[in-house]
Amino acid sequence: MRKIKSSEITPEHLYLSRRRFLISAGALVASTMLFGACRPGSPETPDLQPPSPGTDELGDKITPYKDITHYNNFYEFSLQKEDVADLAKNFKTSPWTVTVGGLVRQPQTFDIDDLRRRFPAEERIYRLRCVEAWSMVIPWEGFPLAKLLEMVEPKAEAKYVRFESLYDPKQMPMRDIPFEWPYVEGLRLDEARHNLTLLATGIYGKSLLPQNGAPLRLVVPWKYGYKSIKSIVKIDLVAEMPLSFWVKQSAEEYGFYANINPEVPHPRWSQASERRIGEAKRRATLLFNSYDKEVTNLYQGMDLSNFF
Ligand SMILES: Nc1nc2c(c(=O)[nH]1)N[C@H]1C(S)=C(S)[C@@H](COP(=O)(O)O)O[C@H]1N2
Ligand SMILES: [Mo]
Repeated sequence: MRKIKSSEITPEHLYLSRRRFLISAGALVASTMLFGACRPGSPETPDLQPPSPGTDELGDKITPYKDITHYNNFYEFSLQKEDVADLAKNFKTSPWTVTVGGLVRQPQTFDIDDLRRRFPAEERIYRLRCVEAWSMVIPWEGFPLAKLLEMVEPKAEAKYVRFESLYDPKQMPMRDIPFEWPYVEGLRLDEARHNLTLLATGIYGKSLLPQNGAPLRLVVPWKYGYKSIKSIVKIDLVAEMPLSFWVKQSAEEYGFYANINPEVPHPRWSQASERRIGEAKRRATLLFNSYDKEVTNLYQGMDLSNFF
């Protein structure tokens, strides 16, 4: 496999400047049509009101629905965040099953509708911090992953959880890029069982749209966004640390733990601050995305200064 150049992956300013180039090169009409098709108020993106009180527990404003649904990392569809919504709009999310197996006593394949009936959705307002140093505040709906794990009864040998996204080249146009699909992620079992770890089914009180990982995606708010794997079809309990998608592409740049830490820079940029979508000024990045009280005990005795 050709190792993909890091410039093809990140940082986003390269794409932004490429977009500007395309526009100045004469693609203005096409891009105007694209933005026209997804302006707020169009049927695809209703101008939804954020749930009250409109902020997270730190008082940070909930990000507008239009931004959450039109600025997306979902590489199976595109490297261009602004294009994912359109390219994914016909993605088929029903029927959908999730197979849970590996080192468990009760392996099972769940139908997504059955899962949603079994585990009524609760609302969780979480900050999402991408490794590229932008962030949002998202009102998710979903249920704790712990509930699903409990049902399948992990065996004593299970130490990690491995997640796999759907990869369907017929529906997902990224087949020319030599990534090793499918997208895979993993958590240590205690991280997976943590109460903050969510399987999300909705945003802003509506079912997830394809671009956000419909019909079921993981959300781990104290870790960089790439851990929050989308459109999950398979979950396995395993004994060894899973090899996740980004570690496979570039192990020097992306780690398994990916805990948010302002003091551990990415090799190509600082993680000390971030751009909150919708804000002009950068803001300081907080250790564990400010979920430190809840999660520090998971990492007792580990060296946080080299924390990949
Ligand atoms: N299957 C899959 N899951 C994925 C990704 C992806 O490309 N493919 N991107 C990740 C990254 S880098 C981020 S920041 C978040 C973005 O989630 P959002 O588009 O819902 O904000 O999804 C994560 N989950
Ligand atoms: Mo990301």
